[in-house]
Amino acid sequence: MAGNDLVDFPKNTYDLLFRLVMIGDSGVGKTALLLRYADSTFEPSFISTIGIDFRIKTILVEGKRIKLQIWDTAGQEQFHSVASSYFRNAHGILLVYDVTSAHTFMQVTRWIDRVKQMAPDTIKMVLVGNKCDSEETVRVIEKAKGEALAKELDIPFLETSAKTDYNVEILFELVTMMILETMEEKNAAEKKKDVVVLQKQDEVLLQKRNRKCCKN
Ligand SMILES: Nc1nc2c(ncn2[C@@H]2O[C@H](COP(=O)(O)OP(=O)(O)OP(=O)(O)O)[C@@H](O)[C@H]2O)c(=O)[nH]1
Ligand SMILES: [Mg+2]
Repeated sequence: MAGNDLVDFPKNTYDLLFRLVMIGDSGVGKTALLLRYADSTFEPSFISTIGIDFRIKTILVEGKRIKLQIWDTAGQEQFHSVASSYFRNAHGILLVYDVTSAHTFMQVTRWIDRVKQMAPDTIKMVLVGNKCDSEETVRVIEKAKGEALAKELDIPFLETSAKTDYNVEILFELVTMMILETMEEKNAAEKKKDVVVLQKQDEVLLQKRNRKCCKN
């Protein structure tokens, strides 16, 4: 079962903590997506984020209580260095553009460059085309364009609408699963390494014992 809110669990107990960072140009809907996901609300008027904000949400994924600490960065140019400073400790990034704004789509590669400069190589990223409901404003970036860019960047892609709640929960679940999978793969690799080390230690002990046996 993935993505269930932990209504029955004490708020402060969790198995894993994942830090996610929302990035993308101003006005693409980062705050709207986060508020839709964490608070189940949508605010039609635009209140641009100043500096940084965050929400916490604990979910149950594959039997693990995962606490998501989701950082909502400000897209305005003057806050870009603040945003970048949060990449270093992040496990996952949601890179958002607005399907009704070609400019925000073109900026995606610049955001990728910033991530590459500051974030760990292991960071998991999803490309998000938000506002796909777009009735009042016209869509200018077709879904296929978003998909093609994501393919080029070798990252998953989703179109979302914070307004209609389309794909929002799925988006956060997807990035959580990606981080979890990498973590489990890493743990499995480390366990394998431990087994090899133990086997080697056993072999050395056995050799020593055999040598003693031969002397006797
Ligand atoms: N139609 C539609 N409007 C949206 C959607 N998401 C956000 N908006 C609107 O777009 C505007 C900007 O949304 P925000 O979430 O504040 O944008 P932001 O990316 O956080 O912007 P900064 O904080 O300046 O970086 C607001 O008026 C939102 O109501 C959506 O999915 N559909
Ligand atoms: Mg915002």
